[in-house]
Amino acid sequence: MKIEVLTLFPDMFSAVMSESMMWKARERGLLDFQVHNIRDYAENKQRKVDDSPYGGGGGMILKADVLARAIEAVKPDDDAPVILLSPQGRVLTHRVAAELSQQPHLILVCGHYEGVDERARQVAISDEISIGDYVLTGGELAALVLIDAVVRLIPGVLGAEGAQHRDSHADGLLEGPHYTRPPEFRGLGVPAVLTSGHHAEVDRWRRRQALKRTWERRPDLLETAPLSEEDRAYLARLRGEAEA
Ligand code: 4FN
Repeated sequence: MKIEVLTLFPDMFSAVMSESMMWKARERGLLDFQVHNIRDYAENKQRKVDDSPYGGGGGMILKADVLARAIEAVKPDDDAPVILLSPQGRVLTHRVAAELSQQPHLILVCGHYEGVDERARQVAISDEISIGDYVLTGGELAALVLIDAVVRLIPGVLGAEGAQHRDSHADGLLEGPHYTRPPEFRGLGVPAVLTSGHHAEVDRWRRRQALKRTWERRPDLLETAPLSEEDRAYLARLRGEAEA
C-alpha cells in the first residue's frame, strides 16, 4: 500500500512513522509512505500558502491554487482517493479503516488555519474523514490516527500474535478485564476461572465480561456487534438484574 500525506508540518510524521509497527510495515515492503510539504507548491517568492477570508472575519484560509497544485503533483492517473481530514467528514470507525486498508493508494490532505478554500475541495478532494468531535489545530494528528488504524489491517504487518489481537477487536465489543503476574497485588487477587485451566470456561467468562463492559460503558456498540443467542440471553439477564 502507498500512503502519501500532504501537510504544512511534515516533521510531525517522522517520529510515529519510524516507530515499531510502521517501521516493520515499511521494512517488509508492505507500506510505501511519503510526506509532501504543501509549502513546496506555493509559487510566489514569499511561499505564501494562506490568505484572509472573503467576507471578512478572522483567521486564514489555505489557498485553493496551492493545495490543488500540490494534490495534482502527487496524484498520478490512478483513481486513488484523495481524503481530506476534516471535522465535516464521515467518522472513522473500524469498518472505515478496514475499507481503506483494501486500497492500494491513499492520498491524505491535512488542513490548517480555519480550513481550506471550498474550491480546492470541489476540484481535488474525493472524500472527507473525521476522527471525532473535538477541535484540533490541524489535520496531522487525525491523519496519523487514520494511518495507524489502517496500516495494522494490511495483511502481514502484524505477526501471528497481532493478527489474533486484531481479530478480537473485529467482533465490535470492548474487552473485559485482563490480568498477569503476580497472583496477588495489594490484596487484590485474580478471578479463579483464569487459573483453572478450563479453556472453554475461560472463553465463556471472557465473552461475558466483554458483553458486560460494553453494556455498561458503550451500549451503542451492542447495536452493531454480531451477537449469538447465548450473548443475547446473557445481556437480557444483565438488563433484568439492573431493573430489579
Ligand atoms: N480541525 C468542530 C467544528 C468546527 C471546527 C472544528 C475544528 C483543523 C483546519 C479544521 C477536527 C476534528 C476532527 C480532522 C471542529 C479533524 C479536525 C478531525 C480538524 C484546522 C480546519 C480543523 C464540531 C467537530 C468540534 C479545525 C467540532 N478529524 N476545526 O477542529 O481538522 O480530522
